[in-house]
Amino acid sequence: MADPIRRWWLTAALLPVVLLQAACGDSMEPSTDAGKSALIIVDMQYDFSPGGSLPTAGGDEIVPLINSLQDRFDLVVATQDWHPQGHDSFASSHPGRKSGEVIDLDGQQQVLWPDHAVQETHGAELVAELDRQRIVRVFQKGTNPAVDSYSGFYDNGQRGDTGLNDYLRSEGITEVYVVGLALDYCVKYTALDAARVGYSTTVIVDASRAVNLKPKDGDEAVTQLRAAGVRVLRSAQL
Ligand code: VGL
Ligand code: ZN
Repeated sequence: MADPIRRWWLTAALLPVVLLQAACGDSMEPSTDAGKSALIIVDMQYDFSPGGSLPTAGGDEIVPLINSLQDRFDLVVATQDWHPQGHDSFASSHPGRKSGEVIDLDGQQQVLWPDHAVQETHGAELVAELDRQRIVRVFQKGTNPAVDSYSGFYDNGQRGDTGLNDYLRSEGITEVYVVGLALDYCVKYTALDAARVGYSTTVIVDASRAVNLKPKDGDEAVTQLRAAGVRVLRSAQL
């Protein structure tokens, strides 16, 4: 056969094979890098529930939903706000100041809170109705008396690290879903950090409630989350 014709035949014969490989990607191999999902249950503690010292309206109503969602994820972890007495985020640590006021703390804006989630008190406990069977680890935060920690990953100065990121990575987690209390603080900052360090991140908004110091704080949190690339979905949309 003349050379050009031979080359044409070779191309015609091989083209379908090449196209098929391209279309299938690596899928001829068993999939080993499939993403795993984690549910992060944020601060489901008595002090953030109705009757607590820093309550969210309806914070108790989301417990059954959070319980029923747990089985949908490969891994379930929780966070727990866990402050020493006299924490610098407490208004009571700043004579003359009231909760809700904002002060400068070490160069950072700090909202002052009523005393809450004090270590070893009832208010700091996870609510008893929360199903803990699938919660493999509880990450405590806010233990440094001098800096607040809304996120379950890093403190507000982005220095202290709870170990949550390393843990999720070591478990092969690529997707994170965040629920719990409170939407406008610890849920928001946990989700923002998760997205920033590279997880595909979703907040399940009907499984969360806001403190709403200002009435629109919860709505604004949703706007900020979406602007940062976090999906905000209702549980029925999962
Ligand atoms: C929280 C304010 C202060 C929260 C914790 O769990 O959202 N908010 N500490
Ligand atoms: Zn706190």
